Amino acid sequence: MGGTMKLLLRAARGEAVPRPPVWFMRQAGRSLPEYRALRADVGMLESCRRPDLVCEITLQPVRRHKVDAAILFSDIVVPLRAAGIDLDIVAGTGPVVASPVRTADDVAAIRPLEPGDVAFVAEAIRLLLAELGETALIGFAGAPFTLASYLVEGGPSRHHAKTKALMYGAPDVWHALCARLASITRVFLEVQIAAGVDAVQLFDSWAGSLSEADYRRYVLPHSRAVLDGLTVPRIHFGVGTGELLPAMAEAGADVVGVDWRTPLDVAASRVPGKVLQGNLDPCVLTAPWPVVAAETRRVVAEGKKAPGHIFNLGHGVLPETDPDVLTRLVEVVQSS
Ligand code: 1CP
Repeated sequence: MGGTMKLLLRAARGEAVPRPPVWFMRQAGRSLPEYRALRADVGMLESCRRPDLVCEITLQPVRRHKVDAAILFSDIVVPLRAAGIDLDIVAGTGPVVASPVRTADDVAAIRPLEPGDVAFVAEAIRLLLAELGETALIGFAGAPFTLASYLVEGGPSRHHAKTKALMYGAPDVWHALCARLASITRVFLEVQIAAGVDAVQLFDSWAGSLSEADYRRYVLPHSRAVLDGLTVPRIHFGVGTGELLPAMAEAGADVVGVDWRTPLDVAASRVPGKVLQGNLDPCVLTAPWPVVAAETRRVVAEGKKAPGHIFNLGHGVLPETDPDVLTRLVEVVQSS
């Protein structure tokens, strides 16, 4: 196939493809025994800083499942840590921030990210490109709202109540925080693009907690500042964002990520002209195989209503997922 453009890129550009490309959010890590073995003695953030480990962990699901794209092994808080924010990823919990960001002074203390702060990411990407061949490499970052939710709450939260309290109660502080996060995220994505990733995904995982009006007022301008003018295809994803799909597309997206709540044919009518990514419910993978196969074929069929479709789950692979089911699912999509 030498010389032809990678399948994922062709689909992302809305070109005609013989079948949808397939990859999975959170395909690296948690569900794979070979990942757990590698990580046994290495902390999550430390593993993200070691190019050899990043390369190996990123390749594990590619070897095993033969997916059409790799996603860089990293985390959305990696650039924040690299910019000097005191935080850690705690096993079983997720990101935990030492001093939550609540005031104008807290915001002013967040410094910009210099490309050299994440040189280890660029190095990992160079190692990966030498191994990946026709498999696309997707870089990623967290969007300002989702990053802000961790910084303001101090860790994972269900309702993002403190985040919204800042947003509604001190909009100047909120916008200053999101502007700084947008700048860090922009630099982080530009480093990945300069190093050679084929596409990027912006995870605004928790944006679905907002109304469309609030998303447009408090979030969209900042996500647009991240995405505007990037030179590779941009995938823009959130969970529970059925009502936000047009606004997220406006913020910037060549490909709109859709969770399982909105069927792809419905999503296609909400964002006409956009390529879609998604959207099998990750929980379906725990069902008997005939159910998995039927649901996969339904998603493939509904995806045909969009100008292009990249097959994925509606959110990340659950840790308890049987990896063999993922491998078989890839075979179903690739023979569709
Ligand atoms: O020790 C471990 O293995 C910790 C588990 C883990 C892993 C494997 C975390 C902690 N992060 C990661 C890697 C990771 N994180 C990847 C690369 C792997 C892949 O996709 O194949 C990616 C893309 C992320 C992105 C990420 N981190 C998001 C956006 C995606 C999403 O799921 O919506 C979010 C919200 C995070 C925060 C985070 N990091 C880790 C956890 C457990 C969480 C979620 C915490 C919460 O519920 O708020």
